[in-house]
Amino acid sequence: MRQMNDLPDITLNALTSSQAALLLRVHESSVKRWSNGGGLKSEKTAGGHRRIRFSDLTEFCHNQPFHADILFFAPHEEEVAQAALAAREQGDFTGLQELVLRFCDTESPRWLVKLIRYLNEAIDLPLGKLFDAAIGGALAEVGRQWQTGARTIALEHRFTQKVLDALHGLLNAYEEDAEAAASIAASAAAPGQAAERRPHAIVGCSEACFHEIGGFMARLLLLRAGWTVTYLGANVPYEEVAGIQELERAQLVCIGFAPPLGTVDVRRCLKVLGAMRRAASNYHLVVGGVPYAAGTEHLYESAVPVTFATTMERFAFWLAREFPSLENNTPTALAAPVEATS
Ligand code: B12
Repeated sequence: MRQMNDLPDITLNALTSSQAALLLRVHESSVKRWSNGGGLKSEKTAGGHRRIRFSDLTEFCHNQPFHADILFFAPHEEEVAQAALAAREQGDFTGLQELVLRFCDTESPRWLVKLIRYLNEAIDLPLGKLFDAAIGGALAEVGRQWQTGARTIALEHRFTQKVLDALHGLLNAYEEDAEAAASIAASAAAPGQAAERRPHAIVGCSEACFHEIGGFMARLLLLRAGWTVTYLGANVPYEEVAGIQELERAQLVCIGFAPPLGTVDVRRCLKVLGAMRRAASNYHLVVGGVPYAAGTEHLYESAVPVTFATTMERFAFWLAREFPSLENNTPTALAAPVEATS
């Protein structure tokens, strides 16, 4: 092992052993063992701390029998690693937003699927935050570019379709994971014991709402949180949402309202769902996208208990708090709407 102050060219971004372990999804002790054994090159700072150059880490991975996910992103693997660490350690998602922009403009949707899975499952960044800040941030930038004329309509549509394709890719992956988990649970259950039923949600976008990416993300968050989901897509009339709820007896109905829709549309939605609610139907409504400020309760009188979620992060937090397990999850009527808080 060399002394770092003998190496003036060492990059400031050299990794600690815990960062290297995180990027490779291994225990820190493995990194130390590989480094002590000389297989993984490392240096020591003047203070005696181990540092690993990113190029040494990837070179080591190429010669290992295990598969390191980070290698998928070649030749951008170091940028992915730096952006992932900035998001995790400093809460700075700008690097990830730039990567989403670049990947959706130049690569296949598979890259975005891989990126989100890697960041969520290896780096442990919350899915809701990735949706809001990385993908949502990139789409907001695409919107700005379109407004200023820097991006044509076709380039905006191409970008949006890549995001939608990637979200479908995540959907397939998460559905496969859910099926695998269900079959493991069924085989582990005692003979005669009924398999635990997953709670059920309906997700759609408000009538006249064609911005469906937020709704699709809500669908994925629910699936990941253990729910089964009926997805209705864009532009669904409120009375039809009520009809599907009657049919499926979902515990949760989530409706997205993206701009230019707003308060007036939410009020109409509450009116229709309230009027169509049967005494026997007991469900909770989530209004996605439109903010609700304390003191405006009178605007949202509702026969159906309702929660407002302005972001995916808040929605995920609310879900985890309100439905900590698959039991005791029958929502009861609330007097006033609540804003999901994080
Ligand atoms: C992609 C896009 C489109 C695509 C949508 C494709 C699709 N299948 O969804 C297309 C090309 C179809 C489109 C059409 C239009 N668009 Co457009 N679009 C965008 C763009 C670039 C990104 C929107 C997006 O998907 N963002 C990512 C998602 C994740 O973020 P979000 O929608 O803000 O949702 C967040 C929250 O609101 C919340 N949330 C949202 N839904 C839900 C649902 C649930 C259940 C929950 C819990 C939370 C939740 O969480 C999300 C994540 O943080 C934005 C630019 C921008 N600044 O947003 C313009 C933008 C939204 N569009 C705009 C406009 C004007 C239009 C059109 C009217 C254009 C036109 N003249 O035809 C039409 C609208 C048609 C209609 N009636 O709805 C304006 C809206 C301006 C305004 N305030 O009124 C924007 C802001 C662009 C701009 N700067 O002018 N658009």
